[in-house]
Amino acid sequence: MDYTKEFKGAAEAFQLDGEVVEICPYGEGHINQTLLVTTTKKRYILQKMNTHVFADPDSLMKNICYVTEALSAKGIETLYVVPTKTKESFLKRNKDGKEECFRVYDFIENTVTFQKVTDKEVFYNSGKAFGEFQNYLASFDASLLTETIPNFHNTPKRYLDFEAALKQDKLNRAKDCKEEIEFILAHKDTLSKVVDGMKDGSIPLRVTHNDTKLNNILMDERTHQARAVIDLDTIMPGSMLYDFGDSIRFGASTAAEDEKDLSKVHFDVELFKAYAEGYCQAVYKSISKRELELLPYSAYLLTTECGMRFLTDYLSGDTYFAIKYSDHNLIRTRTQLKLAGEIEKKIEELQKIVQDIYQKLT
Ligand code: ADP
Ligand code: GN1
Ligand code: MG
Repeated sequence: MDYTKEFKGAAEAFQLDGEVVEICPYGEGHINQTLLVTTTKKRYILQKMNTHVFADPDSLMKNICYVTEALSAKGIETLYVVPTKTKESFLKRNKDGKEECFRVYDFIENTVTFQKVTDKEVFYNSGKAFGEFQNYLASFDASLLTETIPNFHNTPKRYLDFEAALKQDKLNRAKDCKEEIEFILAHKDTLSKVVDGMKDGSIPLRVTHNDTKLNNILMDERTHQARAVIDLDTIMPGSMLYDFGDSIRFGASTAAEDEKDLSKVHFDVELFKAYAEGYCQAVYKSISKRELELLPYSAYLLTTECGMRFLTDYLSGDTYFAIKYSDHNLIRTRTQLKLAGEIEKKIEELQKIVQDIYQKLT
């Protein structure tokens, strides 16, 4: 595809500095279509927003504008939403009878995103940055925010979605993933600790990021210190356990999320420890006893949840996550379930690690 030709019209609807020279695909996100726009003066990120996943783009962009404006008012580096020529925060256009939505951010230069942890320090830095981000959000008025995806991390609800997809088995794929299905069915009763705690008030409702994987943070390309937390689409009320667990799911693995050779995929306790040190360093003053206790469980929970979501999408015909080949979602499912099984066996060891970290800080 000639991306420059395809997306030039959309890019030119925004208040860009300079003339558009080139547009090409960028990054490894699974949800939005992300493009790098180079003009004669600078670089931008253009995103075709995924309106199948985010059904209310107006509210979504309002959330992002509120959060980014609040962060920059505090002097914290964040995404800058470039307005359209008609001063809107995003572009809605009609193409071939279909509505398409686009937004533009300044490209944050001299940064990198990692698709895998390369050393403990990178992961420690990201833990500290996501913890600090949690602290900034603590003072944010939650009533301003629209829930962009209701029940996003409601794991028991995700389980029901999985069951429904399995029952339907639209593409007759269940026969190819019997072991994975068995794993999820056998773990059905382990999935409700966080939603139960939020219901009975033992886990506080906070404003959270909800999608804290390592490639949603930009690190300084030289020092590998965190520069900016990005992918703010899912900022909404939630639990800090979602943020912690999701980071561990992605980052404390010895292999990529879509590694095909499962013998390479392991849960790395040392990486867990590095992230927990960074995260707790930032949040130890505000974390509750129950949250601290459940940090290791949250890693198990979010990893199982994500595996279940990949499998649900595989069974439903790959309509949610972007895929590069036909069984990509099944490959992803397998890595997640392998990790979840390993974390489950190590919960007590991880609890001790977390308690030791906390005691040293207090
Ligand atoms: P998705 O929701 O599909 O994951 P993201 O918003 O996370 O999309 O963007 C995908 C990738 O694009 C990120 O992982 C990052 O590498 C890159 N990226 C996004 N926004 C910026 C930005 N403002 N500056 C530099 N890189 C960015
Ligand atoms: C998606 O948008 P991205 O690629 O950063 C997904 C997350 C999953 C993740 C799995 C809005 O994250 O919830 O954990 O893929 N985002 C959404 O890699 O569903
Ligand atoms: Mg992303």
